[in-house]
Amino acid sequence: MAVSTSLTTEQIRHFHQEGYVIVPDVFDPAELEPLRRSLHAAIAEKTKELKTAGKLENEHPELEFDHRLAAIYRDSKENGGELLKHLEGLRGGGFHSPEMFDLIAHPKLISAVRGLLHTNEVVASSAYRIRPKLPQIGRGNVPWHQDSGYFAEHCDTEMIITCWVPMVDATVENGCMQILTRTHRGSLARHHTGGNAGFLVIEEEDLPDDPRKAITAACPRGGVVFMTNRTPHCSTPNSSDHIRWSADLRYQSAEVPSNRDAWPESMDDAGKADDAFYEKITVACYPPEADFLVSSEKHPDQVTHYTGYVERRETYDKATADLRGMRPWPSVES
Ligand SMILES: O=C(O)CCC(=O)C(=O)O
Repeated sequence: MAVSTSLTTEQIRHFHQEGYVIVPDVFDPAELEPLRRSLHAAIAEKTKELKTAGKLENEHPELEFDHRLAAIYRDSKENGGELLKHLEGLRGGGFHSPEMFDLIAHPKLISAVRGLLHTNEVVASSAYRIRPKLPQIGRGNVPWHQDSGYFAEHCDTEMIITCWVPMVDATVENGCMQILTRTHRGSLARHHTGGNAGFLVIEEEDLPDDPRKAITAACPRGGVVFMTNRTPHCSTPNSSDHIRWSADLRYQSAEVPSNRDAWPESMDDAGKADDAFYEKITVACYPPEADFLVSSEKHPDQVTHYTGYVERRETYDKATADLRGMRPWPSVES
């Protein structure tokens, strides 16, 4: 079956050879505006809540999307931290809105992903993250890792694509990513738990190459950095005066193990589902968060739309609240 993609043969070759490709013009930057606005609205709503609860004095309504959260954090780490948690949200992919779903299922993004996966049958994951990296604050600095370090071991040799979508121009100054190229075909490096801000980390001696050889993955707004799940990457401090907003999204072929067909037959009030559900989700590369079909020529009727996506995310969020890390990495202290 012919795969329809917007990428050139050279871009696809580069991705598979180098472990990444930066495509600077996947979107018209204006196409990211709805998501920026919906995130800004979420900040406004949450600050209002905090103000009503008497926790926050200044909502900084005069500040734009790229500055407001940083000013709230500067006033109070506690309020800023609460907002960051709300937007990053580790469970169920955190923040969601129709605009978020529109990005995940955006025809231009899916078209590129189809070319990299060589298939029209594409599954997206709820394990996506929104990252507002605040200026001069270390919390958003992500240490060296491969995304597979977070996934189940049986998927180490599968292809899962991360699409890193900056919502502002991502530069060295505001803390874009660094990538170690041509190292994604080797085995998974040893990771440790307990890196900066609780992230997994590959210690320097465990990296597959000298980190000084890493490339800087600067990317304009409208562009996307595509990486494999075994591409080592990290991100550096934001020394600019504005927030480096980005979203990272994950996709795989429908043939790669997923939990898209798993659904609880029953669930009690505490969110404990039936045993068959937990058995079924263990085949997935990241069992705790719901996968869903976003592109299909074979089964267009099974493609998930916004309401189905929200329902799947929320159900998984409840039923898998006790599931934690996929593998027993040692801790940095050990
Ligand atoms: O956005 C960042 O700073 C890091 C992103 C990342 O590590 C990822 O998408 O896996």
